[in-house]
Amino acid sequence: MAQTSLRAWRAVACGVLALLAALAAGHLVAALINVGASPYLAVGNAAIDLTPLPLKDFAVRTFGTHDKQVLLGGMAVVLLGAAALAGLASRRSPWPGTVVIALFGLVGVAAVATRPGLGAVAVLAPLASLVTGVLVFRGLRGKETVASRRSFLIVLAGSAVAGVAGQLLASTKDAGASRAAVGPLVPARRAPAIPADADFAKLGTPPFLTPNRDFYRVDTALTVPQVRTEDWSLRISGMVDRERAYRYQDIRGRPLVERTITMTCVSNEVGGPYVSTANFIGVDLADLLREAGVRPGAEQLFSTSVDGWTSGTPVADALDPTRGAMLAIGMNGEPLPLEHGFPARLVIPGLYGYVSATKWVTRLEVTTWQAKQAYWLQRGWGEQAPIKTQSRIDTPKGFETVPAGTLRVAGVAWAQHTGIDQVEVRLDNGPWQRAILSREITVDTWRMWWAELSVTPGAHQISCRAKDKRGYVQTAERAGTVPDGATGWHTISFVAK
Ligand SMILES: Nc1nc2c(c(=O)[nH]1)N[C@H]1C(S)=C(S)[C@@H](COP(=O)(O)O)O[C@H]1N2
Ligand SMILES: [Mo]
Repeated sequence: MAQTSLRAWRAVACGVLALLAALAAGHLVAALINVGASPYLAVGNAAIDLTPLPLKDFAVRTFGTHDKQVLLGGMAVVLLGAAALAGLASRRSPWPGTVVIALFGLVGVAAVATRPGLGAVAVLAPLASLVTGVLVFRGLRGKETVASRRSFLIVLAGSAVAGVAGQLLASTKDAGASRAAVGPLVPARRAPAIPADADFAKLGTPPFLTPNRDFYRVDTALTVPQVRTEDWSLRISGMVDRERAYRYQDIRGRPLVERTITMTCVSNEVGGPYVSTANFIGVDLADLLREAGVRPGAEQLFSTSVDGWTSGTPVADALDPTRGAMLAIGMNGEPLPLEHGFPARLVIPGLYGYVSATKWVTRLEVTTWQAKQAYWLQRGWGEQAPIKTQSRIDTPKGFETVPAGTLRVAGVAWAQHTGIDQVEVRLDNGPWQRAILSREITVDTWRMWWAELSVTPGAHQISCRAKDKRGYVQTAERAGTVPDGATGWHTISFVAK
């Protein structure tokens, strides 16, 4: 029998090229339908949704906002490795490689088919990948033939062209132009200007208002959803007297309010960076809900993003006039940045982001806790998640070396919707000493603090703790972020010389 046995590099090339061709074809078809249907991204998104909680928490902690690049890079390595092995497995017969490539294609189909918000046509993209992958592999590695170097190059060039074309096509659906066309958002009621004594930036605290580019970002989206204002709508349904739907201009045309709000992520560890403050511009969420007419018995406001992510907020908090829950369209004087939810998101003071701050929001359903479980609730996080009173030392940094003598310590504290009453600092195991607080802007925003300590040469520790306006003093007891936010004192070690 005239069985061909391939040289190793040729076998590898057959597998890898079939993979590249498959991904490029899928990407091109996805660009025509919905970029989210690109098999590579859909598999990545599915991986994020299926990742067990401790691993996800680890990824956010270790890689921070780069967690997504790490995931995509890791997937690329695994896929290339598997494609090379698929090729090698087919040195004697084309079948093993064909089966592996077809299985990969099926994984892509499954990932897209089960992805919320993509629709049925979206499976055409992974199907294109599957068919292309199998055909190209069989074209390169036939039963008794192996393709020439020339056909390797043709496949490589074809994949590059398809991939780039897909990318170009996808970028024409980019929401950047739509955002640029929004123009200035002028609130009818501006948030009061932030006075100079609201932060101690000169002493080492962050600025009171976080510039948009520095505002922390946490979400499950592998690629930033691209939603143009003309395509956006918000539907309010469920336990309401009348369903309502709003277009972007309906929201934009209303009198806009502006509120200064400090947002915090439940994944923020003690001393962590996931807390930021901005002037949000938008409308009162309670007004929209009242127009729909919330029925008695409603408990949960279940919000859905265009990317399928969901969040559950107590209806009482969304309606509470003292809380000031918003449907926001602007942030620090600009339309929302794409990564922060353009064209519209929810912002609800005092609640961790995962139960309140849906970005790219498109649906609000008034319901009960029994009826629906939001994304993170299904994954082990708490149903109710008010932000816990916390404080953080920003200066000095942990493990810094400082001159002995008088040491200035500075940081931030927050207890949204309650307000910070005092912050204390302690050197080693000495007595607690009161810090000087910056001016309070509202109870929904952070406050900065500073204090002076006298330090002798040697190794030391400083801790801080806040007391809020309900009289609660931050507990020393350390709790992790799961299920409803970390507790404990922020302590840093440093050396004085
Ligand atoms: N669509 C969508 N909205 C989302 C999330 C998400 O994963 N997807 N994450 C939430 C979480 S956990 C937080 S803390 C805030 C963070 O908002 P930011 O990225 O603008 O800081 O957004 C919330 N809204
Ligand atoms: Mo979060």
